[in-house]
Amino acid sequence: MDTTPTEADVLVVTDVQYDFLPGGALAVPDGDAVIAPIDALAKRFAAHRGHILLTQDWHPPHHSSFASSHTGKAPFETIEMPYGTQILWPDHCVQGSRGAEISRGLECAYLAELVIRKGYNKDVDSYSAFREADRHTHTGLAGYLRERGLKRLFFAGLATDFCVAWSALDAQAEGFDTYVILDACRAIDTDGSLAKALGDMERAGVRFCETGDLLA
Ligand code: VGL
Ligand code: ZN
Repeated sequence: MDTTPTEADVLVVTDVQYDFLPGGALAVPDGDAVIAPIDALAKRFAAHRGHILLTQDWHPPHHSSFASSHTGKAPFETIEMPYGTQILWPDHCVQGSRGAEISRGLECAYLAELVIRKGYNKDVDSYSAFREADRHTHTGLAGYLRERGLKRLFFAGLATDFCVAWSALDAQAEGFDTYVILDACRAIDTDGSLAKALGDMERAGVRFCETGDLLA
């Protein structure tokens, strides 16, 4: 891998929002550990005219992925939706709430050229920044990247096994050269989800790297 960022490279900073950070509604263990490496990476990308995008989980109240929207269901149980099995979550990242805000601790947020929101359709979840969980509804991100000639994507943020993995798998399937910066991500890891996500990504041709590889 050529480790110097170029004008065709994008750092995709995934869901660094208060609800996924310590004290948040769906806190990812050790989630705040991603902030320092992401800020360092963003500075390096910006210095080389690379690009920075943010994603933001952005659910309406009573979203169908919330356990509270289903009588008798608790967080981390599953339910069958028309598009497949859905893990149910605590209410999180409700549009306009503080928990949905991008953390102010993330210094590089001002460098973002685009903030892509996802999960705003009430009856469909969307871990991926490219396609919703029904696997049909596109967010427009692939077209945005192609139109701008952006080719190589580096994913960091939360959570490794959900939004990062689903976005990286879709990015690779869309033909982008896709990397996950593992030490700049943290996982929820429910019911073997991390091992599964890493295996799925490896089989799909997503590559793994570390922050240090890109700062060298
Ligand atoms: C996420 C679960 C529910 C994520 C979002 O950002 O990985 N996980 N919504
Ligand atoms: Zn969500």
